[in-house]
Amino acid sequence: MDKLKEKFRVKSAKLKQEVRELRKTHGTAVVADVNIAQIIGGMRGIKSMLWETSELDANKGITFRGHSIPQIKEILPRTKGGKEPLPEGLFWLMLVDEVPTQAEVNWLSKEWYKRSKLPQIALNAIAALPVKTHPMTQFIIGINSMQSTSVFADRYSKGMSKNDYWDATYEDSMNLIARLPRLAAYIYRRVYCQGVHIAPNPKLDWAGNFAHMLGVNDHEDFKSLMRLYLTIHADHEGGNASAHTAHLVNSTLADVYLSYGSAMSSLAGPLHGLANQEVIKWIFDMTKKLKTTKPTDAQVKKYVNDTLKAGKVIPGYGHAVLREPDPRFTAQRVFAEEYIQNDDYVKIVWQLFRVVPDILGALGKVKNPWPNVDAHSGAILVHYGLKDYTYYTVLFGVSRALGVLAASCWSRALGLPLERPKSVNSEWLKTQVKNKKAK
Ligand code: CMX
Repeated sequence: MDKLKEKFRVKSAKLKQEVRELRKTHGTAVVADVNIAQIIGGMRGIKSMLWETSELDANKGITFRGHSIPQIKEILPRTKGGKEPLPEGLFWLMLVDEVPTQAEVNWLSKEWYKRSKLPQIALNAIAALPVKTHPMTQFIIGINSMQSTSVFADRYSKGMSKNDYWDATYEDSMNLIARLPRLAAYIYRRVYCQGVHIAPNPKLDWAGNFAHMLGVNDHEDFKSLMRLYLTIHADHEGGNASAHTAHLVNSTLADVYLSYGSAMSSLAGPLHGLANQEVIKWIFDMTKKLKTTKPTDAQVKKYVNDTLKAGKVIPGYGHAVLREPDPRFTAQRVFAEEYIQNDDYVKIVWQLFRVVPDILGALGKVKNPWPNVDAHSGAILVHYGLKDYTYYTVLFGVSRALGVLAASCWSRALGLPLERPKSVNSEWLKTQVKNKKAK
């Protein structure tokens, strides 16, 4: 058994006992209320699922096993001479709640490289799609097609014990994460580079290799960007749409090819991950309309107001949980300040940050007028030559695998059951209100 798996086995066995004891001894203790607005309003804030890998605070933003993004940047191993954290380290941290050593992260890079070859079936499935199919659709179909290689599905069909579910899920998760950069780069080169593919480099780390295979920019800074990007998009606790989708589907004992594939369908919606393509598209439309990449604040304000008047949302702004600027936005801003000088699109992102919150705040209904993670990423990618924005959500998706697959390992190790909340109809809600009045 590899050492990461052994660590996970020991830690998860301990927590499994603790969680069982908690449920047995305190199962009826009430810890949260639910109101009508939450039931009608997309279940905002209802505490109803177990998720170990990260936690989201409305004001402080995301913490991974208790560590904020600035802390992650400090404590996680990097490449030699590099300044950005390696996503391998974040996966390790989320999975076993320990900051890995450099040697452990180097081992994981190599392990993922060893497991990274794409099965022919994925290439065939993608080849069957028109090249113009949205990259997220190609990505989802590629992931689902590899389900036939699932260790979990195979062992389950042969009669695996419940106690071994975690082991098969770990194997599937490691294989799938390892393959994703190759799958995603394959789609990129197929759609935007006439199908001319770039072989992986065994000397590179997971994110560095992804940057290399995308082939848009040879500069070391683009690899650094990918390391940061794939770290900060990895997890946002369990309630966000993609993570929650994975959790739900995985709770049926569907393997991670199916559950993570479903999560990617969720990420592909414009209110969630697709917002990253919508942001830059909206900015490009603005510069085209205004015929300048250096608009004045007055011009930007009018463009924002016109978008709202047309009944549309401002992409990249607002959040279901956050009530302050997203630390993932700030991390990208810090990156841009350090690595990029004088880029018009980056400056527009910063200009929007000055202009949009007041306008959204004045509407009186937007709970969070601040930028989210998607507000910044496009302008930086454009700077490095990745202008094909219909691809952006795939990048988000590759990163999100780290969180949802680490969490899937935990769900299977803790023996979490089939997810099945209760739904009610509007008549029931009205009756509750009537009964309350009568009391
Ligand atoms: N622009 C305009 N209106 C907005 C808005 C925005 N960026 N954000 C929220 N609102 C509106 C809502 O549409 C809603 O209006 P109605 O009452 O008329 O329906 C009202 O403000 C209240 O919404 P809220 O409670 O503040 O926000 P929600 O929790 O319902 O929605 C989110 C959150 C992200 C879907 C929303 O802010 C939004 O649509 N943002 C733009 C899309 C986006 O950037 N999504 C990416 C989020 C991050 C991610 O998951 O990747």
